[in-house]
Amino acid sequence: MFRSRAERKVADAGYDPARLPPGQYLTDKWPVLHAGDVPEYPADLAGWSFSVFGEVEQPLELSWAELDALPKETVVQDIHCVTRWSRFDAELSGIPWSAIRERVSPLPSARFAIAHAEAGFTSNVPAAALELEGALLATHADGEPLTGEHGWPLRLVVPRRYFWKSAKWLRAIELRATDAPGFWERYGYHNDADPWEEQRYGF
Ligand SMILES: Nc1nc2c(c(=O)[nH]1)N[C@H]1C(S)=C(S)[C@@H](COP(=O)(O)O)O[C@H]1N2
Ligand SMILES: [Mo]
Repeated sequence: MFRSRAERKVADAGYDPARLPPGQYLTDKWPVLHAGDVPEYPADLAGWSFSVFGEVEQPLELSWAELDALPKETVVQDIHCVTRWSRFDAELSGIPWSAIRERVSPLPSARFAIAHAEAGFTSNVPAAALELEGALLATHADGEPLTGEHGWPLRLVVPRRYFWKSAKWLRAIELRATDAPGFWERYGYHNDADPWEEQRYGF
């Protein structure tokens, strides 16, 4: 009836066990995972900017005040880490990609998106992944500004993929005609990262 003990625990917690992707277990906590150090920023984010460049008609650079003034959306979604924890009903808020897309007007050649974060971290997804319900430039989680370790002031949230695609401390989105592996992808993580297909590693 249950494929695993982890699924039984999900059912015991009152959730549909089908929500748990294969090989994952449910946690109530929100573990912290990243390479390197949490970046330090001035409290007023002076000098911080978010930009969009590459295959766009109109490159964009926004200060924190300009970005933070855009209308925000809240989306409740499940997050799945490749290290096997899943967290259900994470409430994430921020600016939907559509609000940015409208300003930059991607060219037809813009098929892939690279998230650029602090300290050279990158992650890659098809540009179409940013159009999905739940894709956000997130500023808040569970009603509070992101904490430093979860990506304050801005992180990408890419729905329905392992969470390593969701770059913390996001500074830019590059739209490209060709794909390019990101930081964890170059370490051997799967390019597509679909938890339902268990696309954990690329080999
Ligand atoms: N900038 C940056 N973002 C990153 C990472 C990183 O190393 N650097 N790691 C990714 C990985 S592997 C995971 S699982 C998630 C973890 O996010 P969390 O710490 O908020 O749970 O962040 C992703 N975003
Ligand atoms: Mo991860």
